[in-house]
Amino acid sequence: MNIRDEMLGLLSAHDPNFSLEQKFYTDPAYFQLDLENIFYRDWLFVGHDCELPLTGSYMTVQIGAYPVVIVRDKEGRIRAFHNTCRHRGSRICTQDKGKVNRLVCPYHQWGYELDGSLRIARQVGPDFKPADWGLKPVHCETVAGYIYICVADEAPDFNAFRATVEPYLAPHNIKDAKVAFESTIIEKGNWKLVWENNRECYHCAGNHPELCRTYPEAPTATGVQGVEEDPEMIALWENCEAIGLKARFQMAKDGRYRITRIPLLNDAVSYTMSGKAAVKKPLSDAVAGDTNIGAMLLFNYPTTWNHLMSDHAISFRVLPISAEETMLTTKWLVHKDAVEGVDYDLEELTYVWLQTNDQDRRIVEENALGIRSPAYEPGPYSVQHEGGVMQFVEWYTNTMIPRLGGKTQNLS
Ligand code: 3BY
Ligand code: FES
Ligand code: FE
Repeated sequence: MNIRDEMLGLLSAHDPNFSLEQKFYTDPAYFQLDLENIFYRDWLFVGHDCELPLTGSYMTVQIGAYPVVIVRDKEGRIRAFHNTCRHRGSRICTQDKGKVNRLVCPYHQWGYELDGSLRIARQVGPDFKPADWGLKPVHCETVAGYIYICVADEAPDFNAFRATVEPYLAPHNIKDAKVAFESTIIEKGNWKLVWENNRECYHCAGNHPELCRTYPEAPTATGVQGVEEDPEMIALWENCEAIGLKARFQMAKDGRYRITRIPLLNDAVSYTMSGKAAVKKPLSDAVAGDTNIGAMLLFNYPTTWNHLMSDHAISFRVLPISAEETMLTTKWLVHKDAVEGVDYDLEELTYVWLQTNDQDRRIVEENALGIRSPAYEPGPYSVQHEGGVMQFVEWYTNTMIPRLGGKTQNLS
């Protein structure tokens, strides 16, 4: 049996109350199918508009086998291109980020304009038509300061996601913020283990002493069930709505994304050890009042989860490296005029989530090591605490089955 059929068989037979079979977390051929059917087809979060402040500012990202460059053009528009030269294929931009007048290939110096058109190619003969050799575009969309790309020839719809989340995100003014700090770690575990861990707080009390000062263990905070019946949640939503902020739980029909505001513990307003704001200057006037707006949580499979508070926001980007390695990039965003050492202390701003990320990295790595054992077999979820994990696995299963050529069974 070929790998595709084998994977399809396992997914079709998967009991939603149990974790996945070992191969989904360890097998390079399964990983390749994840790349081809998810990461090469869907919209992926890559970074923020404010990281590309000027004409020619760029960032690069590696999506499986695809190097991509994202750049701000002369009209101020953010575009994305395959970062592979149309001459003999060299990578053009080799740094994580930078600023250029033109995209110049380091190999033989073919030079591309910021709109991707080829401008200079030396000594290529009279019949050469530069217009035929522009950079290949990658779909690129932005919403409220968050940049998404899609490397597929035809991208799925982005508008429904934009229409849903833009009114929630826009008041935080991330478009005009600045990245106060970023961290990138490699977790030695499959990308799905990173997500499964993120989608539950069953592990929080035993692992996250710092985060647990402010983040509720209650499944309604992290998960997707019973959220709309939680009285504390409803009270927060009503307070937010009274000051014009959208707050209610919304989830995509196919389960790909959800957004909601949640109350933090003990009236905390930020993920600090004290629960007090880490940044004196709020992100915007719209979120600056006396009303405690808690934290807004957005996940969008397969690449991002986000927390937005009144004083700062944190974005997380999940990129798959191999069957057993995942890159997690975390960015702390503050008002662009907030001054380090005056308006915020960087250590205080980043402490809780740097600790939490490191704790989660260890969790994921231990999970991966245990799953690699021949003795591993899928185990039962806690329905009370791991509804979010079940939802992630259901999304994964329902996304993969039709794309592998099968019929989805348990669409909810
Ligand atoms: O990072 C998250 O979104 C969730 C919330 C806290 C830890 N993790 C379960
Ligand atoms: Fe880019 Fe030759 S490969 S100029
Ligand atoms: Fe955690």
